[in-house]
Amino acid sequence: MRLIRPSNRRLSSIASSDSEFISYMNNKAKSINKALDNSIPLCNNSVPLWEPVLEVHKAMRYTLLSGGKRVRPMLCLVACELVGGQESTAMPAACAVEMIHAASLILDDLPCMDDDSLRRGIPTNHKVFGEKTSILASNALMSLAVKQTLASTSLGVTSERVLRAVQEMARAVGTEGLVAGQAADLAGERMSFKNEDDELRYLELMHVHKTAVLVEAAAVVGAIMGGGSDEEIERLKSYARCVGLMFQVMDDVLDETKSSEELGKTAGKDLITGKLTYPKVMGVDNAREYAKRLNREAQEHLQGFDSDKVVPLLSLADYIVKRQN
Ligand code: GRG
Repeated sequence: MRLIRPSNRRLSSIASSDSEFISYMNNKAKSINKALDNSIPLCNNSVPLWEPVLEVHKAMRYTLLSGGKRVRPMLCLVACELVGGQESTAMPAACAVEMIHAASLILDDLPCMDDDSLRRGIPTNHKVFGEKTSILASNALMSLAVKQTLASTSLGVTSERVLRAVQEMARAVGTEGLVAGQAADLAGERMSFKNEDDELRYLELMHVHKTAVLVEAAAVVGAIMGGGSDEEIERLKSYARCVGLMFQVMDDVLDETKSSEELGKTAGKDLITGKLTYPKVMGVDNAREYAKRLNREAQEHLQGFDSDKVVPLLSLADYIVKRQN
């Protein structure tokens, strides 16, 4: 099976096998994990941290380092390299995006939100550390994300680029991003819709904010750090929006078609809670077709980039549409 489904003649010369891409991803994940591990210490110059702070650091590390596909930081690094930057230049920002993601997962799992007890095959953060510490850990991850990104200036990144990146991340978290998506998700549980079109419009708007905006920010921030032109940043943004939405469509499909063991989180919960999902609105098969269409669209946005350097992004999109967990 080929990972790449080329969308034009130029891209058709590109091919990458499953195993090549998996090993590429594993290498990237290894460097991301190392950087994340170093970002939250348990002691300071061999002196253990103050006990209450130590507990918060443990909770931050618990979610940040407990597996995860690392799709967002990977996208950030690859976008940086695609526009001519070095992986190391975007590493702090890539970690920052993953910290925001981890912070959002902790909040999402809380009893007052999605009330989940299982994520990535292990108990959720609040089940281990309690709700109070979880909330503190989530907030601390957010603040660390900003601190990390600002520190990119020490790698020679201009203040202008760093500020732009922070601005992009701030937009992705607040009421133009994650918070808006989550608010829409909570409100959606009590809503009734006139027809399927209205339902679909709401669903799309919710997931663009809840999922796609952070995926988009990952690519944009990577391209900013790498010194991409405005046109390159825009193209990557459009690619990432399609990928982000496709990611959520597949998330909904997997929730309905896979077991908790396979997913490492409570499966079938959307169905039980009557949540608005793509399979619910359009059926599983149509949702899969929609994800494939988004994949083709995502790949089209990459036309014009260097055909070799674009391979990881094409494969990443393919990986997302074919993922099993
Ligand atoms: C202030 C940070 C902050 C957030 C407030 C709680 C909240 C608003 C938003 C929740 C956003 C959320 C959890 C969206 C779900 C996105 C999603 C598809 C998560 C699963 O991502 P994967 O599959 O997870 O990449 P892994 O485990 O691989 O990292």
